[in-house]
Amino acid sequence: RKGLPTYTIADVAKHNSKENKIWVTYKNGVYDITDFVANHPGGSSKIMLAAGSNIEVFWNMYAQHKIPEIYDMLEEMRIGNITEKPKMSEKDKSDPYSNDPLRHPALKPSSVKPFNAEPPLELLVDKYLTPNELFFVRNHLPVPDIDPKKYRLTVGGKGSRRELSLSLDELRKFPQKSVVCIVQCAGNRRSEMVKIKPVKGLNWGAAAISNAEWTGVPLDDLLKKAGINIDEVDCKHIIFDGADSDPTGTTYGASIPIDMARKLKKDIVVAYQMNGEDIPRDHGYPVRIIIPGIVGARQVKWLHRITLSDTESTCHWQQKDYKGFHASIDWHNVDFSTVPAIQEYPVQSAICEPKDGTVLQDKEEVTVKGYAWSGGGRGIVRVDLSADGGKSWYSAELKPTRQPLYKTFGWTQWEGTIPIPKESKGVAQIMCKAVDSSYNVQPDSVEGIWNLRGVLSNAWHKVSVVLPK
Ligand code: MTE
Ligand code: MO
Repeated sequence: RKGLPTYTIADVAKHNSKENKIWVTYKNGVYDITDFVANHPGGSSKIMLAAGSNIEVFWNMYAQHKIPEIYDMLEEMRIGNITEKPKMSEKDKSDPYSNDPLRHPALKPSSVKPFNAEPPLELLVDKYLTPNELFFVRNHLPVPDIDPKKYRLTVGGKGSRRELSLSLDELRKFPQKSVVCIVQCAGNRRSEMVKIKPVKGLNWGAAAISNAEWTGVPLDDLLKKAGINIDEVDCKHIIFDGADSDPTGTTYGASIPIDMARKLKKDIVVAYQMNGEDIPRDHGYPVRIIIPGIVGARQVKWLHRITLSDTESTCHWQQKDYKGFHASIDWHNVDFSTVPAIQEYPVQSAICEPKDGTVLQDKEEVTVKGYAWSGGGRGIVRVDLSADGGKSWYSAELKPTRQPLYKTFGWTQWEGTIPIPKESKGVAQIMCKAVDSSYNVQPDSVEGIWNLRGVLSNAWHKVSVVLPK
């Protein structure tokens, strides 16, 4: 609308609290919703996730907003227009991170350079597929800026008859395959381990995990094109190299054993789409490898080379990180070469709702929602809930995954309403644990699984809620 003042994205971002007024943007409009927040039918905490930023991503999730009555209501709160398209402010050439993409403000960073952030935990249970803008981000290096016209993926190495060099258009011409698959950082829920004894690593909560549908070319088809028969080729590993690097020359890469590639076959996808869109820059634009059922660290982003080899990736994150040790091994006596790199992840689950510290309306029962997942395609057969420290358990209802039990690569979302024990005073602790299709269970406490890097933190997840008077 003409005649209204114009604002920059940075101006809007300053208005993210009741004291500073609460502004949001929708398309190119700026809206002051300060007085509306308390009356928001979906609760004031949900709408506050958009404070100082764009509400479009939330309306895409909660499509019930997209009706004329609500658009009219929003227009009444309009105070201005956005001046510019989102772009980076002045680029600082000396800062390797100055060309990183803009991120959604609802992502909570655990580190900014490199950028690492998780979405609000309660949003993870609202949709089976996590919206791209809210998908957690785990970067070790600056985000590379890859020109799609110049992009090439090379495929070759031991046992290949020819080395392939494929453009993005050539990749898109192969028959497509989609797979719904989790990406979970090995450090998800590290913050719970830190409470036992400090560890080295980002202080992740329970949202360093997200679920998406990835579309691209089955790795097996590319290998065939390079003259490689995956079942017969004489090599031990497949190495994936990313195009990200830092000024010291460090690059990111990872590898998987060839047997894992044989087992997964067509399910390993050289992906160029995420939830039906081009993969966003933070998640690997234009191409990343998706290897279902294994840890996030091997899902190499900005993929530019696939190499068959008798040796593993020599990359730091394959050799000297993302490995699990017992609690008596610390930085003075660790030898990373003694254990293999983490690949398939153990069974995991977490409570997303209610959040820790929530004041309940009801003191008799509580509705609990969350996610569960296990590596290796093992589906979830049960999620157990307790509100009395594990004396009595209730089964949560598992939401359908549309994936077979032994090929469940996405997560299983669940929900259950359970009684709060009458003797609880003031607070109650609720907890969850999942069982996978091999009947693997989660450990009951984090003490026994503490490790120096804070990885594989999958003890029973516990949340405390405050009971009404
Ligand atoms: N690939 C490259 N090239 N560089 C990286 O830093 N991080 C890895 C993996 N792939 C990384 C990468 C790690 S540790 C994780 S957990 C996942 O990407 C995170 O994927 P996401 O940022 O799309 O959530
Ligand atoms: Mo990770």
